[in-house]
Amino acid sequence: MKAMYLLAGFILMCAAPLAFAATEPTSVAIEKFAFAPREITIAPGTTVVWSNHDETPHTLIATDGSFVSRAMDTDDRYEHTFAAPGDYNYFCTLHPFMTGVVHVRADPAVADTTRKGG
Ligand SMILES: [Cu+2]
Repeated sequence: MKAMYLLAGFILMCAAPLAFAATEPTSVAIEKFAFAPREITIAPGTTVVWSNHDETPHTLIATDGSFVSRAMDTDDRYEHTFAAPGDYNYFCTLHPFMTGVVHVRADPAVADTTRKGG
């Protein structure tokens, strides 16, 4: 039963970008005790999906408290939609050295050129 649920989710994941290209989620992998990529820039209204690929549970919490995940076991996912522009720093409460940041910019192309080297 769980396998069927996972399969349905996988099919939805594959179909979603085709149907909703404008709001395609951005993915961040959690692997080897790190967020990959650690830093992303997105447009307002974009959903970011984190997937835990480690054998260890991880969480993520925004330093400003704007989003908090439950503990994610292996292959668990957490998603959050960022409505307002800003810089959202977050970390794993179980491993505080695991940090990441989501830059929400009205014009991601501009943000990409300004964060080079950072
Ligand atoms: Cu962790």
